[in-house]
Amino acid sequence: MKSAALNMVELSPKEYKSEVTPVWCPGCGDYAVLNSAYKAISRLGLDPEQTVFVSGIGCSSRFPYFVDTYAMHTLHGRALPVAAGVKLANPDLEVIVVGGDGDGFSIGGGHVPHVARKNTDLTYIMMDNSVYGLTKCQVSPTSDIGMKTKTTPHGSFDNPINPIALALTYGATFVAQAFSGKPKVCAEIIQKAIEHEGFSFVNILSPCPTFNFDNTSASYKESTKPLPEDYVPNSRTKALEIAMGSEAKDFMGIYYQDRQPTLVERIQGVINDQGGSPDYDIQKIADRYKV
Ligand SMILES: Cc1ncc(C[n+]2csc(CCOP(=O)(O)OP(=O)(O)O)c2C)c(N)n1
Ligand code: SF4
Repeated sequence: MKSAALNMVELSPKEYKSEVTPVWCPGCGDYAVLNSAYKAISRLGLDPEQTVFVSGIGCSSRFPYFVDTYAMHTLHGRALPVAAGVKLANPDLEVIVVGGDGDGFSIGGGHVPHVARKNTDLTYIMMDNSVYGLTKCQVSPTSDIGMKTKTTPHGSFDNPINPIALALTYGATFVAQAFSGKPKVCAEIIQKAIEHEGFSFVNILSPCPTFNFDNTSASYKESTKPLPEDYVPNSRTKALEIAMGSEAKDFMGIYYQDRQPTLVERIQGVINDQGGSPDYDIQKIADRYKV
């Protein structure tokens, strides 16, 4: 969420690099996502002192180490609630959540609907490689039926979930999909997601060349394409129709965007209605509970 109290700075993408060198495998899609994020936050002029990257656990969740801003590396699946706490405690911060598909939609799957329906002012960038990478290749909730891994030697028989359709039905006010192999588009979408006031979800197809031989950079180059040229992202139903269609995983771009009151704005509204003030009388409140 853009806040009036946010300072703007002039830093090149390179100047957002931390001293920690990324530890991802050669060819990992997450490098391009990181570079796109450097570009996006440089274009937006985000002040590193007012920016926080929050992650869960996984290869992709190592992301915050590589950005020279404030950062939190939390627990598996818990990045969203921790990030929501950071945002509510200090709404002037720009809070960006990063992580994997296992982190976000398996163990963390219970948190996504709630940050979305509350329109919590966070940007959530999910690096979707359709495997558990850091734990050396097990199927994830976005793996296709038939995928063979150490835990599915005869091929996965579970139906994959659809992150875009879920984010849309959960009520996210910005929903987009990108492919790490198109870093220019990726940077633009990340930038728009951060600019969006409210909860923004960006699913980024980010190949894992070490463990996923089904969804490769080459296969995504073939299959992905921009949303139709005349597409206008102003209808949740229209967006859902595309997301539920047979080419759902192929369309990249902004599916849906709508400016709605954010969680912070709604809370501020209650405070204003109640005449909240920093010098409220705690004794008066305590007296209400006297027996
Ligand atoms: C509570 C808990 N359960 C399981 C693990 C083991 N674990 C570490 S990373 C991971 C999954 C990583 O997959 P994903 O989130 O898709 O990220 P990737 O490594 O593919 O980027 C799991 C299950 C853990 N660290 N904590
Ligand atoms: S295991 Fe896969 S996701 Fe993890 S760093 Fe290597 S290529 Fe990237």
